[in-house]
Amino acid sequence: MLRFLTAGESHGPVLTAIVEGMPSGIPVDASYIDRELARRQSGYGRGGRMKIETDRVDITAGIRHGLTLGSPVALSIKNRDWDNWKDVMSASSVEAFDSTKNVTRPRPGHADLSGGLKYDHRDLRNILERSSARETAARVAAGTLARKLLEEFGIRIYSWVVEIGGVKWERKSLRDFERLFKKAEASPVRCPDRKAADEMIEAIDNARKAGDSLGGAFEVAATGVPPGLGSHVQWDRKLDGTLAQALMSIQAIKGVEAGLGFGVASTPGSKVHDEIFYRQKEVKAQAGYWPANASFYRKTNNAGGIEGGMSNGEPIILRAAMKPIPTLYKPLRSIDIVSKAPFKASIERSDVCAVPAAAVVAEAVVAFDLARAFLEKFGGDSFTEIERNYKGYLEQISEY
Ligand code: EPS
Repeated sequence: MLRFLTAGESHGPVLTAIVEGMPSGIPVDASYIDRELARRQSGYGRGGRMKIETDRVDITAGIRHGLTLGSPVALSIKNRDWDNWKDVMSASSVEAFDSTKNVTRPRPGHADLSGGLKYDHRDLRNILERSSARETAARVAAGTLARKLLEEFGIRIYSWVVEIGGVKWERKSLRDFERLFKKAEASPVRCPDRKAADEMIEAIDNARKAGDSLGGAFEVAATGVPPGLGSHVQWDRKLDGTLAQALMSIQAIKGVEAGLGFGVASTPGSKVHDEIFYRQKEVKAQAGYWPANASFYRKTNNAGGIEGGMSNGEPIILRAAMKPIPTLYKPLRSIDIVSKAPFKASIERSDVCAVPAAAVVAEAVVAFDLARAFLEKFGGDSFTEIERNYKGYLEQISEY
């Protein structure tokens, strides 16, 4: 079973990810992971912290001479900001630690208060350090291993931003994924449309001036996914369910949709369901990847590539909505947990908008869940074994 854990505090020395269940023989090198880490750090609207950090991965287990071994892969990313927090975040007790430095003022929208109550902490730093979205650097590192595995089988993952702070971009059709992705990569807000991107940037600038923050929405797409990942037979094996969980677990995500998503509520069945067509085509089993022009195909993709909890061979299309960052320059009312006095929460440093970064994190978590489902279906201990299983399945489908 493919799984991962992360550990690490936002201002601690290091973030760690351990990935268990990676098969042997997958080519991975640190520079490939670093590229994804850099993508996560970019995006218009980030605050001062990103000027401090330049994330780089250290691979300390599970990979030798550029290939996975089949053993757990251990990845770590240093926090450069640690140098400024050595006392505050020291693992050993610090004699002269000044308890007036305790964080006792929970920020609305953060994990601070619920976490303090749950873990019985009176210094809310013990909660906020781990709930911070800094953790997503470790998730991107883990997800990048999965992405590499999927790439070996022709599966590609994309993302682009479709909304920031009420500025929306309505994409018309979705055919040329590479082209859209390239445009998103070149945009400071990951929006493929120049005009919408400019308006999003303006909205971020205005929010910054007003001491406010902005949320938004992005899309994640996966192509080359064969039919049959996930399963209809049990609730916790449904692919839309596991993907939604993966996306929803990203810090600040409040909504997830597949395909037409909430649009299904207002559209009649005749316009929602994707009709099935057939053409005489050989599935290219020899090539070892799921072809874009399969014999059973759809002209629409409102299902977002998932029916009955299983991939149906069409591209997977997911959307997620991110709430505005709750750490605001504009103060919000809250209560000090010690004095019980009301106060207005204010801060020294924050991002105004992290939607473009969240889209990159979303690619990583979607990659991880798709790789998990892929290995559940075609699993083996080595790349060779998985490739054999996968080719056998493609041949089986071609004879269907
Ligand atoms: C975050 C707050 C900010 C962000 C951070 C997430 O950090 P700090 O409190 O150090 O200013 O910059 O994001 C990252 C460090 C990152 O790598 O994405 C939060 O509270 O979630």
